[in-house]
Parts: sequence; structure tokens; C-alpha cells
Amino acid sequence: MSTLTADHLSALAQQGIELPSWAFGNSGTRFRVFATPGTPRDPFEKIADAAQVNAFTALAPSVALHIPWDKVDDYAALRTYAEDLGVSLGTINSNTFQDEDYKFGALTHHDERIRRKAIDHHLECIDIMDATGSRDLKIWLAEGSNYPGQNDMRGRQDRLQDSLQQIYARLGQSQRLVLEYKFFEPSFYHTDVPDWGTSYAQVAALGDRALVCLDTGHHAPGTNIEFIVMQLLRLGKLGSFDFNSRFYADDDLIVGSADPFQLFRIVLEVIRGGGLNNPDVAFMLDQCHNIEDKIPGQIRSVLNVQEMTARALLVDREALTAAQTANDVLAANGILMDAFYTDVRPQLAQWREERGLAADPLAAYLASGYQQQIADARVGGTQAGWGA
Ligand code: PSV
Ligand code: MN
Repeated sequence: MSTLTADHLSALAQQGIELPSWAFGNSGTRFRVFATPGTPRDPFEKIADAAQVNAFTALAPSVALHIPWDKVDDYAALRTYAEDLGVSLGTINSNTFQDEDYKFGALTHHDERIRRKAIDHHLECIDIMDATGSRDLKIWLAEGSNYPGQNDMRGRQDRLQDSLQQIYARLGQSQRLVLEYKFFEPSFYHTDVPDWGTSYAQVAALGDRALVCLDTGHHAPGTNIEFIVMQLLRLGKLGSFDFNSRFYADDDLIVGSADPFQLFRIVLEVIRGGGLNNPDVAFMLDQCHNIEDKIPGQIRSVLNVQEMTARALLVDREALTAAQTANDVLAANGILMDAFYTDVRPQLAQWREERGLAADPLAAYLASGYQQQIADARVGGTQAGWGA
């Protein structure tokens, strides 16, 4: 099977990938943050840029916000602004990693004043969700320790559960909590939510509307991420993806750029587990564009996800099952590789044209003049950045 069928194309037409507002701000490493002309200066301008990605690809109908980076006085106005541009406001990300008080922990802190402050921040995020119409509260915790003996890891785990229970209790019936894990950084000895198992244990104790968020960059090198995807889907606990790609650590590079085959394998398990176009499994990006232009970087990203989804859809399931059942190792592997090596780009280009989109969204965006327009218009003020 090497041609996308009508069923495949209609599955692709339903695909929606949420963009992170912070991808449109300046970002960098601890060595340097390079500024780019036209970088947004406030959340409204970030939304406007995100809407461009959707306009050229029809793949990115929502934008995630990060609080306090995207704090505004009037969330209803931000929501209307987004909707007028054809996108909605999506996941609200909390942030307990940039405040002096949180140096030694937030939701796990032994100091009740600080833990209360961190819980209250999440309650404020839920108030924002009420105003933006967002479904998901995403929590990633920069908590842990650097030295053996520094902390009582067990006590921190218990306090984390208590904090999460208080946050979960405030969620509305149609709202969810997703807990993201990451194996290290900023802590280097222990991290309070380092792996999917810990995240699973914490959210399972909360209830049905608490799920795991899997950030593809948050695993040790060599980890079989698609196995984790399979297991979380099997357990009904995969709430969302933060897609990006990495060579070394949490590189936050364009999804599918470092290892397209890994992205293919992940999406294959998503399809196998019923997670594709399933509203219970959110596809999001969590990326930073340090040296490339941000809007083209996001366009390339969503196209990469679409392309690997198309290739994964091409896997001949019947033939694969037959080969697996016959223990025909090489045939089974060959079926996967045939799909992976199929160039779906001409068919996707044609499909786009049929929907009134440009065959090559990246080229169309570059020719549109938008990049120059924002570079000219957005002078003065302070450019938004990762962390601001
Ligand atoms: C942490 O590394 C993380 O993956 C979390 O999702 C944060 O919200 C995001 O990156 C910030 O860039
Ligand atoms: Mn993430």
C-alpha cells in the first residue's frame, strides 16, 4: 500500500496540532538569546503569528498559553481576538520555575507558605481556563534536588499528591489536569516527576480527569518512547503530547527533524492505540526556535507531524498482523519500512490544493510578505521571550 486512501485523507483532515505561544517569542540557550525582527511583544501578537501557521496549513487550530508569560488583563478579549483569527485558546501551562520562592520546590515544598503559593498559582490558572474556554491545565514541575541527602524524596512525593488533589478539586467537570514528566533538569540528582510511571501514579490517585503529558524530549537517550505511548494509551492515561525533537537533552528542536523515524514510530502507536484524532489525546508542540524564524519553524513542525502521520497511516495493518503472527520477523519489519520510506509529499500537496491551500505552505508563507510586515510594524516595545 503506497497511496493514501480517502479514509487516510479524511483522518488527516481532522488532525489538529496545538501551538505553544512561547515558540513565537525569542529564545536561546544560557549562552545567548538572539533577537529576531518582528518578534511579538505581547500575547496578542503571538496569537496573530500562530494564526498564520493555521492559515497556511489548516493544521494548527489552537494555541497553548503559559502563565505568567501570557498574562493579560482581559482573557475574554484575547479569546475573541484569537477566534476572530480562526484559532482557539488551548492548554494553560502553569509556571513554578521562575520565582525565587521556588528555589527548593513548589508543589513539593516543605514550607507550607510556599506550597500554598504554588497551589494558588494553579487555582489562578484554572480561573484563566474558565475565561479562555481551555480544557487542559498542564503542569510541569522543575522540582528535585542536586545532592544525595539534600531532600526527603518520600515526603516530597506525599506533599505533591496533596497539592495535586487540591488543584484537581478545583477543576470544572469538562476540565482536565495533565502532569508532564522529565527525567532531569533543572535538578540533576533527583526529580520529583522524572518518568511516566511517577506521573501515572500521581494522576491515577486523583481521578479520571487527570492524565499524563508525554514530552518527547524528556527521556534518556535511547528510551523506547513509542512503548510508553502504547502503555499510556492502553491504560487510558495519555492526555497529551509535547512534541519536539532532540539530539542530546531537552533540545526543543523542530519535531521530526532529529529523528523522523522515531516520530513515525510514535504516531504508529498512537494510531494502534486509538489516539489519533481522539479528543482525549492532545497533540501539542513544545519547541523553541533559537536561530530560525519562528513562524516558518512552526509551519515546518506541523507539516512534519502531518507527514509522519500520513506515512504511519500507510502501514498495511493486515499484512503486518499476518507477518507478526507467522513470526516472520523481516517481513513485519519490511512492512513498516515500506510505509516509512513512502514519499507522501506529492499527495499531501495535492490534498492541500483541493482544500484551497497552497501546495507548499512554507513557500506560500515566505511569499506572503507577513514576515516583512511584522518586522516593519513591530518596532519599539519589548520583544517577548521564553520566560517573559
Ligand atoms: C519543560 O522543559 C517544558 O517541557 C515544559 O513543558 C515547560 O512548560 C516548557 O518546557 C517551557 O518551555
Ligand atoms: Mn514540555
